[in-house]
Amino acid sequence: MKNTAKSIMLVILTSLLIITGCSKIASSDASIGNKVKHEIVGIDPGAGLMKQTAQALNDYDLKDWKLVEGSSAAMAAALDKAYKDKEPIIVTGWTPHWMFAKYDLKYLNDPKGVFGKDEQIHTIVRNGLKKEAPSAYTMLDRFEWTPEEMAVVMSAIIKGERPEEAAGGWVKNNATKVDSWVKDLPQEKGKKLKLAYVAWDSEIASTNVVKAVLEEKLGYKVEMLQVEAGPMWAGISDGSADAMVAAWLPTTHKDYFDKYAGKIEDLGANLNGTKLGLVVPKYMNIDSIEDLKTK
Ligand code: PBE
Repeated sequence: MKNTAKSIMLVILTSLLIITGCSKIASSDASIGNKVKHEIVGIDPGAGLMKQTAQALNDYDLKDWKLVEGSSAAMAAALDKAYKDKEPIIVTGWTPHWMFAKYDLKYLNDPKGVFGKDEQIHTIVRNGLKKEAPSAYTMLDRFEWTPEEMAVVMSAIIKGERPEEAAGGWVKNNATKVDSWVKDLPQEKGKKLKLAYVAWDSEIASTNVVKAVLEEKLGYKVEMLQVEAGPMWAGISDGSADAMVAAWLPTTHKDYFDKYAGKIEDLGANLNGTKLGLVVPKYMNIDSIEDLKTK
């Protein structure tokens, strides 16, 4: 009898030990890194955000992490799927973007400041545009709007409107603002103009709005050239495109800006109040990029 009691005790003790041991293993297996396979879902390789994220992996000593290249659209699709399944996911994100209205998300704190401070989106034109297309130049120079205004166009697109439709609708509904961009400018008769852009949601919205204004209000015939970030900057500098409204400065596109200094003209900010960084759903128990190492 005594012995049986002893062996029962032993069995209980051993099982307790095994259970504790297992739960230890389980909890380290369930680190955020393991849950997301140490992957950060990135966008197109030319984006400044990708360079900054690579820098962050280095500066926060996240050696076993990978930044996966893709596109703005693929990142959004991955986020949508994970969010629906309440699965953990880490993406490279930026504001203005419709995803913050559609999902409950948060930026991971960046105590080392790798992703920089608030910056602006600038309008950049080719040298010589002022002389050759002065009305377009002036309109582009005046073009300026807010993140809230951009959000209206972005959310119309995400709800299924074609970008041209969404932009056209916004132009119609914001006559006072649009008129201030084209006030006293002459009508052109189908003069051609090329706008370069990258298929980032924010820039799809802005470029389509500028195209709609130049065409509907000033009579230009605008071609939109969808390219990668590098060719977008190169295209303005060699004159194969006339303008773009997609330059994130002074930090995110600093390399491109420095490379083409003197070969392009910076017309200043068209939007204030941007942000970039690593973005996760709010249901994830993590707050800082530093947590990726420890949690
Ligand atoms: N982005 C975010 C641009 C600017 C910031 C994707 C729109 C980029 O990363 O280059």
